[in-house]
Amino acid sequence: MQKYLITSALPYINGIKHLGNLIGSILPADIYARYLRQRGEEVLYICGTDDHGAPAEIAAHEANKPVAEYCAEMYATQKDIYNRFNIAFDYFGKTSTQSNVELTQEIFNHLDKNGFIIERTIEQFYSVADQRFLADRHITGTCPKCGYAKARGDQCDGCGALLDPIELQKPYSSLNPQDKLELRSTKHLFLDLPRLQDKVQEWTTALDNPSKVVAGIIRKWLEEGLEQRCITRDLSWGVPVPKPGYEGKVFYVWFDAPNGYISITKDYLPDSWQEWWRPAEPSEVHYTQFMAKDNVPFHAVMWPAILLGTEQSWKMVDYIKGFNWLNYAGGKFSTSQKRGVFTDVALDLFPADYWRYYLLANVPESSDADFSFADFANVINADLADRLGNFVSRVLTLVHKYFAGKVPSGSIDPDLATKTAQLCESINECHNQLRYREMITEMRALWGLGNEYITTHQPWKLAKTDLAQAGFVLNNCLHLIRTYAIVNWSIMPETAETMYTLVAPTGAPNEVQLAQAADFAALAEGGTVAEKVALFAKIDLDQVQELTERFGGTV
Ligand code: B3M
Ligand code: ZN
Repeated sequence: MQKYLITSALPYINGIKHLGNLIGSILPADIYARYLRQRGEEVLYICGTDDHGAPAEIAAHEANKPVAEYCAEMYATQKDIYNRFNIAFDYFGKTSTQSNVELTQEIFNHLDKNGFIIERTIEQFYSVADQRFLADRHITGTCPKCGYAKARGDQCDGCGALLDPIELQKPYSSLNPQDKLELRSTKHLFLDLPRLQDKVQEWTTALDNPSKVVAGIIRKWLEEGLEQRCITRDLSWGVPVPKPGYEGKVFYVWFDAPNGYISITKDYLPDSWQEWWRPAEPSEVHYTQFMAKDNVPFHAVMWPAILLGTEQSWKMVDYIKGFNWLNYAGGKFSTSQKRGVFTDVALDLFPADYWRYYLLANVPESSDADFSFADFANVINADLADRLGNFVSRVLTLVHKYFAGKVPSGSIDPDLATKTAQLCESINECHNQLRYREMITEMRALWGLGNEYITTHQPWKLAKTDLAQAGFVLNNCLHLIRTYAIVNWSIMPETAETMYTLVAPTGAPNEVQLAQAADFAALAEGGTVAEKVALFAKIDLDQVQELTERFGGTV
């Protein structure tokens, strides 16, 4: 049986992530993992913090803590937040581990032995005051490609181009902008990407990737031609470079971070990690990666080049799901400028399921999307409170009023059953193909079906003239609640579990796969049905106003 390996981009350790980070990788990966587990598949969902590099050093410096201590604390904080969002990782590890050091050094040694590592002397910015070479991240300046004034030395946030700090116009030290910078010579190691281009080209041709976001990025990179890329840095925090003459240097964070997917699996499954990363046949494992678009070049070109260059048989990614940006009130969410809503604060405001649903409904899938509290309230009120919650509470109230809270006898309404099965099948297909916007449309239609059914048949009127017929309608409605719980589970697990137990005395929503969710004979007649509960609370205009002002957005 084929197994499913899932990874979502490893969040940087340098702070609490915002909602855009969550919907741009971890949340959809979790929904996919849940969906597959519900389908009965063997799944491994791996993630963890990306601990190395200058961003970690800078954040630790600002927090006035030794970097290892800062990372340990922030790891616990991030892990707890994902836990509260009900992200069901199989394992959430980190890259600052002995196993990642060993693996990264081993990968490097293979690349070196195979002739893909080049030594070059380069000119690098040196801080006279600090008496040290500055890593790319420590340099800010104007992007030579798009003119963005705050481009980082390694990558431009304006246009996404990967940069070399000496290409920047008007460069200055981000640690201390007044510092005098000098260009001095120093030795570094480069990955010989031009010599790996053919291997990458051949591999990408076989990659099953219809997503426009990802395919476009890969094509652009390969057409422009790969350039030699520096993989060492003058930092103390990172994976040491195992080569004489490079004492005091570490690998560039992007050289060790993706290896983290493998080393984190090793930490979790010391005896069986090879089944996932070194399967006898690549087809034994189907590997899907989730990430935001700025991470695509590293996953679709750079890391494959590294793995292919080792000339060992690593499991390569089969499908890359890339996301656009979720914007905040017309601008960017920004960790450094603390702009937007952050994951810890979000959980203090509303339950995890509200966020999980809203973010998915507003996923930046084929284009960027915008977050606002007004839109959030609209979606929660219209979809969850009015469409879904209201149906459930109406049905439960009527069953208590006319049938003493017991499942009335009834048979399957063939028309309703067929329509429900069709929508479940279509939602199943959307999960399978990672098409989220469409999935939400189908879920709304599925919930709409119940409302339409109850409005058309009016069981409260029927109860007065034909109680058996009212029972028939409500029996079908109770089955729909069960279906909703099963279909909602991967997206809103807590609500789904509550919803399921309202109508079914045994079992759980995740024990039934979507293909079997439309079963209108699942509930025993006479079974007890719970009293109505308020599944969702509406968000009013005052609250929208208050939150908008508090978080500095616009309505
Ligand atoms: N930490 C960037 C990010 O969080 C980076 C991803 C690493 S994936 C191996 O967007
Ligand atoms: Zn730029």
